[in-house]
Amino acid sequence: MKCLLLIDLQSGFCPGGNLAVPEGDDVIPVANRLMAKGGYDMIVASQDWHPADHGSFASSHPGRSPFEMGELKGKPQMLWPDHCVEHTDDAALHPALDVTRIDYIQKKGMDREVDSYSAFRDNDRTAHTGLADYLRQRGVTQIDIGGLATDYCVQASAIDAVEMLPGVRVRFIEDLSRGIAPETIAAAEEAMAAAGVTTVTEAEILREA
Ligand code: VGL
Ligand code: ZN
Repeated sequence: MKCLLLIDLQSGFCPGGNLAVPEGDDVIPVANRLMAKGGYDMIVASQDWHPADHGSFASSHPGRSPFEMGELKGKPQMLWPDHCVEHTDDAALHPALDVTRIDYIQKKGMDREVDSYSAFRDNDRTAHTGLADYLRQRGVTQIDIGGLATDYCVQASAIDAVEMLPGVRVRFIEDLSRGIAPETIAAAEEAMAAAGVTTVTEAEILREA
């Protein structure tokens, strides 16, 4: 059972969005091709979905600015611009994404007290989203992951997939992903590799399919 896991392919992370990832929208056609021709048995998308007063927003911390380190519940937290606020256009899946092929959408980031980069659990690793159980119940053997942003939500989701679904092969789809900054992208690729995540490209997947 091969699963394609698309991370946060939302307007908010694409050019014009509130937390735009450089070239973020370049991955939308890649996602559409992989959904159509990648040979997957199941397609899951995650969606960052925050209350308007989320604690990861710099606007929730008087005097603080986006992209500064702050604190949330006593732990270091990157402070973000307001983004992906529930039910807004910024939180919507990208309009060019072929959503008809998605089997299941996993929302995350609803608890204002803790951020959730991973599609599987909160950053403090206590509250699970239910996605690991969902995939385990369906007998998943392989998860190919890509999306936005490589250095935050893709990295966290790929490493959690390895940790929470033992025995499942986890691959990072390089050209289905874009990140926020070069240094953190390089660190994320190293961390994923160290966790046992292999790297693959769209062309390789289409050839296997
Ligand atoms: C993300 C920062 C804050 C992501 C989400 O999707 O990578 N990054 N919220
Ligand atoms: Zn977020």
